[in-house]
Amino acid sequence: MTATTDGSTGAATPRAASASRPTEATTTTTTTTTITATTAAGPHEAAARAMHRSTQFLLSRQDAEGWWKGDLETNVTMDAEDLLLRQFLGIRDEATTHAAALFIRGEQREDGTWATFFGGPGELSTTIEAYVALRLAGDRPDEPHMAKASAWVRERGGIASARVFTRIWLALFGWWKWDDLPELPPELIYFPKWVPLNIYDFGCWARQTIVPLTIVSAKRPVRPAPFALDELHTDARDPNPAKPLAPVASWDGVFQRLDKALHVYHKVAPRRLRKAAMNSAARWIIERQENDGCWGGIQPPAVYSVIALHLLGYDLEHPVLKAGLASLDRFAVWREDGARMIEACQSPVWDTCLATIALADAGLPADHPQLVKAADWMLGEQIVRPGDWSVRRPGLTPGGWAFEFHNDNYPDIDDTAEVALALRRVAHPDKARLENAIERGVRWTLGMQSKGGPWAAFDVDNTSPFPNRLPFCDFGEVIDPPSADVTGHVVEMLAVEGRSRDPRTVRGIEWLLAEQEPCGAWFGRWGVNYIYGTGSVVPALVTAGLPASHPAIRRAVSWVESVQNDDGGWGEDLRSYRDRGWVGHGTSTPSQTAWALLALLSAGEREATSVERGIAWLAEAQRADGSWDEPYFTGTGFPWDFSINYHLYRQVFPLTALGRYVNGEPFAPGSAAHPGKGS
Ligand code: R03
Repeated sequence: MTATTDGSTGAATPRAASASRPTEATTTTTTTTTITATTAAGPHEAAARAMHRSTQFLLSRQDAEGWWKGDLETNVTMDAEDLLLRQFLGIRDEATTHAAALFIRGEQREDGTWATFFGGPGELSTTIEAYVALRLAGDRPDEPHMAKASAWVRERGGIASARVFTRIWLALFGWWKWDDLPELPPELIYFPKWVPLNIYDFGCWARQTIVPLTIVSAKRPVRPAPFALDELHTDARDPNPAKPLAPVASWDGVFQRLDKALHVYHKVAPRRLRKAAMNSAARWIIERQENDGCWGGIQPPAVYSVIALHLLGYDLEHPVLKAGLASLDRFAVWREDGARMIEACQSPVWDTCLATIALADAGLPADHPQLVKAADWMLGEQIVRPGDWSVRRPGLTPGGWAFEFHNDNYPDIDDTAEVALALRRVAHPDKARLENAIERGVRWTLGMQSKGGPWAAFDVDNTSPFPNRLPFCDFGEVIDPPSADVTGHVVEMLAVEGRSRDPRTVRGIEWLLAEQEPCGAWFGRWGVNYIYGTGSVVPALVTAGLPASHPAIRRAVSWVESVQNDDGGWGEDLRSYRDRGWVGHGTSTPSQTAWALLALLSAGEREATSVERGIAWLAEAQRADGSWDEPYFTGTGFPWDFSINYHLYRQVFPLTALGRYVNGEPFAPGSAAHPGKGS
């Protein structure tokens, strides 16, 4: 297939095979990349050479403390909200504003919009927040880049069509009415765990964000803005045209009417009750602040917790707020051009375990000092105290790992599985310590299995249908249901630990087999998309003992080969979360090509032409310094709504694929695998 790319957005157009081709205009400039014959050496030698260069590159990027961390690139709402937070708190300085504005301007596209991923379409809320941040930086509305943006915003419904989070930020400055926002009553904190919509019915990230927002929603602060935003309304005389309520017989209708009732309650809420509820919420927030001052290692709970506590009278010099603001400063990545990018989150544990696995696959000896250093660091990151997860699993012994540097309250199952897989590849001098850590991680993970056999990211059975119905929840995911990719990572870890026959592993395998798409792929929740899901599940099923001849494996191999690009690589555009025409299709990228190869290699396809072409594509795409470039986003925060470019993905996954091509599968059935624990 010739991947045609649209020069202006970088979007690829899926091949004719798909019926529902995307409708967006594509002024296609066709770029075809053909494989130049790997001249001097054959594919195997080229792969070995690429693997060696990549190994050297990755080893050179390890921190002295033993971890790896790639930039976690998302979108400019992080930078805009950082400026808005500083403006609201009265601490915005010119240097920070200038650096943030430099980054935001640099991300604006020709059509005046900002997107949420490379090559993506303009996104309304992102464009509004970026525009307001540049107005704070002094850019004038009549400047061409600003006029283009505001015109685009007006044509798409203006501020009234923006998501709730964006309109909350604007309401803080009087640019939107609190009355025209969904209510979030602080009394929510009192809902017992069995009542629908109690805070533990929400995904952990939503829970940590909503609790502080209930305080902000009750307080409804307005700190006057330095300018108006009339140019961002479709009709400044009627900024929020009335919308009809959904039919009363529909869930949306019920919840919209509930919200209207809550607006009335806001006016009559007993003052003592409301005050007590806000203080309980404040206590809940402060109890969950991490050692480094952050909340859950992610941006939203931190910014809203700082605002909420400040509204309750906490001074900016108070240790809690001081540490909270300092933790946000640590999310700043300073670019060479002086621009400052704010990360939504940081992924050192995730990056380190993936880098360790990649280097082990590339043949680094298990006792290589840099692998031992990485294992030592990971061992120090294991979480041995309960977190919010223990609300649903009170008796379960802690033993998970989180994604970030500091996030003891919210270890995740994905990181725990991958860290156990990484530790298993290292000959740490303190073998007992390593074995004990893995055992604790395995036991915690087993205890976190959801109903029916799968695993989710942070909680057990976090699948309530109610949170998504709330008018407030119009962005991202607000619950944490099980997924095939996380379940795949867990099954692989259990199999490597010799627990393939454990009934809980078997239930996980059965769940995965039932989840396979008719086309043969698996959905990707935390990575883009079906290529990620399939690259996570197939190696797991084979490691757990499914023969490569199993029909599910054969169907997966056929699907992967059916979506290989003409240039030998694989790619899947984020649009596949919205449009099935894009399933498995997109411009070839190093990480997604690697995921496809991991599926094929584990399924015994090492000699297949598809594998040889994919390996050759990786070798050809590699840069002289042994690294790969990858502007495309292949990480998923929330399908479609929030995408991530994990800057280390483009290095670690190609190395894993090259390593397994050159050296064979690490745990192929019957290999000299770790004897593991009997089930
Ligand atoms: C694949 C790796 C393992 N995986 C870790 C996933 C971590 C992904 C980063 C999380 O960062 C977040 C950013 C967010 N934004 N907005 C929200 C949010 C949550 C996490 C958000 C959205 C809706 C609500 C509350 C917060 Br309600 C930018 C398991």
